[in-house]
Amino acid sequence: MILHYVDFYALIGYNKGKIYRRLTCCKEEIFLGLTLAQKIIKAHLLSGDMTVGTDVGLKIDQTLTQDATGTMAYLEFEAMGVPRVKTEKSVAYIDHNTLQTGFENADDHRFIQSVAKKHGIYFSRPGNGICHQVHLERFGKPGKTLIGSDSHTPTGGGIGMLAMGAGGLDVAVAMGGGAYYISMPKMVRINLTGKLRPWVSAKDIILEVLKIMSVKGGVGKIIEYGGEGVKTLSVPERATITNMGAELGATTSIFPSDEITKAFLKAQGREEDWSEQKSDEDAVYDEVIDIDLSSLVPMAACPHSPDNIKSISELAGKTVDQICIGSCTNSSYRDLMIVASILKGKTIAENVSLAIAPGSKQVYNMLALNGALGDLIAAGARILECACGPCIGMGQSPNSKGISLRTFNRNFEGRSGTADGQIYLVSPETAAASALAGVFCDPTTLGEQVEIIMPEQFLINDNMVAAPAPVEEMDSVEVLRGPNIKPFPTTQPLADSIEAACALKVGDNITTDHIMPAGAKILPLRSNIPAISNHCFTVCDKDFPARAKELGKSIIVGGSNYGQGSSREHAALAPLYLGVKAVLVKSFARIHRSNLINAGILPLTFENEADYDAVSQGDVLSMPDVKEAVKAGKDIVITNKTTGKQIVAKCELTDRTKEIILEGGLLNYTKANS
Ligand code: MIC
Ligand code: SF4
Repeated sequence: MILHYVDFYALIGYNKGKIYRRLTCCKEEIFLGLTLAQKIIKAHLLSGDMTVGTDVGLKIDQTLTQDATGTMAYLEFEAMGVPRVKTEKSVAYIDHNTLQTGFENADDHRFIQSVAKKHGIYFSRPGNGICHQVHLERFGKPGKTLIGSDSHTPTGGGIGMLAMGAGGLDVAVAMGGGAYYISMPKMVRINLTGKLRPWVSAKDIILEVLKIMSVKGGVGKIIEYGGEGVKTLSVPERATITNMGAELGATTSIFPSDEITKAFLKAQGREEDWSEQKSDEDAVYDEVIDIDLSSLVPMAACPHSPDNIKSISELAGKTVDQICIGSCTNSSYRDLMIVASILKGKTIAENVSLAIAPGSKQVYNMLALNGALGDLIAAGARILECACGPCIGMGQSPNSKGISLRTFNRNFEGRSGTADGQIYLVSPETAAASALAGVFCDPTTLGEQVEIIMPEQFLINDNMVAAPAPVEEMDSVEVLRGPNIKPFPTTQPLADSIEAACALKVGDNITTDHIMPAGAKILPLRSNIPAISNHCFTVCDKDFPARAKELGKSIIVGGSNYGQGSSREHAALAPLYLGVKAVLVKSFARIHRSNLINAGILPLTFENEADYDAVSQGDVLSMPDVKEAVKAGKDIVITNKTTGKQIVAKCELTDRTKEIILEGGLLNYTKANS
């Protein structure tokens, strides 16, 4: 026995479309086995008692950053004054801002390279690949904790790591040896039985999970995969599933580390990094979902949400304009080999543009050596560098109203760089079959599937990972700063009272791509908050930045699942710079809420969701004595001065997050407490 629960405990399950509940005990103390995630949390627990919904502070073994969030994270790390990272391994990747149409991105790369060298961080050079793919191949270790300044860090769950996406400031704190705090999640078990049919892919498994749970169904939960079906999935397939668990809003997703994991790590020359990781036999989950793999069919997430699922057979015959294969979800050796096997000896349809970005130099190099790259090129693929590329709008934007099938994980409106682009998320199998057909094509119609055997030995060459300077040399490393790199914006302690206009009112499921759009034009401004803030919310309302600046201080009102998607703290820092003091919504996505708190912006939720209708854009909202209410943990009473109506808002903070808000953000709090 390991955990200790009192009160009653309910199991809620989903089986063949039906939800069932089962009471496991009543008003009695019972002792339960631990889930795998609970075991890793327990082994890394620095504070808290693992009661669901309360803060737990975790020791973090590894961190990763990428370049679009990395510059800010390292500026924050520098501001903390810690000379050398205190983690077991920290790696800085260059994979997002790789299109260099001006000096900005290249300057950021040099800054990150030099700051990494100085402070004990490994540096994965541009061209080495997408952070999550490379980290899985070369650095991840089962049973360890990893946080990354990128929401798809849960990819590491594919080898049994507790890997979570976080804001840059949280990663900076973890690099400095500080704890990473999460609200203790509920545990969901996804029980896999059976085996995928030929041409049905791991991508179809996660699309099925998204269909069942929706983009907000995972908030406050960790998703653990188990059951006999797990043994039929290779590590890259598992990683596709944990990667896209980010789209559920889950804290993370995790697979056990077993013999298959061991074989993968051995083939990476890292057998010694393997350890078995599994849940206890009698672990109890808050929710259980059963999926029979043999019942799945190829699917697509239709515009503009990853949970808008249809089967490919429903879409078959619809013309497509573009196919993009790659991203941290589906760019492994296994994925691209299956694509090459489909395209070999054929030519893509005349109406289709096919772009392929291998996930890592390892994958790219292996395809080059075994001839598969030649098959892709001969079929007409446009080979892109190993990077995020089209996934983040760094090139390859589709034509107007273009239908683009992508093996990626997000299809939010406008993210591709074409405002009316129609993005469908599909498996590599569906993408390749459709590239040949020029229309949506169900890959199960392709005939016999070629079996892709996982290599016994991957091509190992870490020559594009630069080691940090040895301790005795670190002081002499000069940090190179380009002119576009501006300091972290200053934050203020919480004011006694707030009176400000609602500068913007938005609806449900607002993504960070709405709040702080990305793409080739805006991403180079990631290290310059004053400049990037001019693009804040322009997807929803192009006048927002000017209006917010004119107002001086303001409040944003939104619906449910506000801030879903990426971990970019710019979606909090730009509003902060524009004077946003509070965000009042029906509910928040996890990472964005933390980023708001870290930036010192008050995260408020309507006590009564119907009050959403009681605020209009332009209304003046008054919160007298807000500081006292926050201190006392009381509800915040807001008077809408324009209508006279009173609204009650919740500000659910733990002792620690309360202090952070009162101090005016995590950086101030960390300085004050160190
Ligand atoms: C994304 O996929 O949205 C990104 C770009 O990788 C982001 C990080 C960022 O905005 O820099 C994420 O997933 O966190
Ligand atoms: Fe890069 Fe796309 Fe993955 Fe984000 S989701 S890390 S942009 S490949």
